[in-house]
Amino acid sequence: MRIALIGNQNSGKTTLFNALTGANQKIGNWPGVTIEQKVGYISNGTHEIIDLPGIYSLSPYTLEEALSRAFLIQEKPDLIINIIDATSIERSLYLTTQLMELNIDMVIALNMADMFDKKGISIDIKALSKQLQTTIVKISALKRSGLKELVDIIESQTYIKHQTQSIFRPNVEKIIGHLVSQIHQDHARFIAIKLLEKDPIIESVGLDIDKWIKPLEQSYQQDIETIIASGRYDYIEKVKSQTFVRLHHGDHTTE
Ligand code: GDP
Ligand code: K
Ligand code: MG
Repeated sequence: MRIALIGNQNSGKTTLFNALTGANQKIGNWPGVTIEQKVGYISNGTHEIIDLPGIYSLSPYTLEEALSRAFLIQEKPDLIINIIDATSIERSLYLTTQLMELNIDMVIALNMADMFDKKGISIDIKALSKQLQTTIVKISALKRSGLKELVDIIESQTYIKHQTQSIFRPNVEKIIGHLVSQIHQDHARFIAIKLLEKDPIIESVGLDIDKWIKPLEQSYQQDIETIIASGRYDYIEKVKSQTFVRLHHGDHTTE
């Protein structure tokens, strides 16, 4: 399998990549740019892992975003490992909601597990996995805990397979559904949502999206990009409230 390792900057991608692949790495550059490309191997070379540039969104506005996104869409890896810094879970899940829109299997590596006690964080992994319909493995890339479980799940392919997840409000999902039915390409849901986000490099493929968008914008009194972004934040808030507990012992900061 080809596995794409993807997450925010400082989520622990490189630490995990090194811990998993050890000396079995090739380091080069992405074609045409000076961003480092790291490819490594696990399971005696059976599986290839690519350490993608750290990003916060699948938009095409930075070189890192454009590279990571092009890799996911054009190279179509067999599996995504989405590494999440559990100490900044809201921001991390913003990217996760977009990865969920791609037609690619995904496993979440919930990193920084060694910090949970110190930071007073408690996460109901089972509930979070159920909410996201995605297999989640709690790890510490730094302390190398949870890595065997992560590799076992990958090797045995016992992770939850990709399925479409409706995270937006019904009237937004209805429009996405209309668009998806007319987009005869892989990653149709991703493309439909990027069209609504007015993504500059997604071609409208002849769809009259204004017909769908205008009434929605009128009823929300917001532009469609804001409606979609708020939809993501509302979903993350819901997921968080049902799965994530910050205990605040010792540490009285709030977010
Ligand atoms: P990247 O930007 O996603 O490649 O992140 P890095 O692997 O460079 O890690 C960013 C920082 O987080 C480094 O200082 C790591 O040592 C630290 N780090 C990574 N994983 C863990 C972890 O599991 N626990 C803790 N406490 N720190 C970690
Ligand atoms: K961080
Ligand atoms: Mg890195």
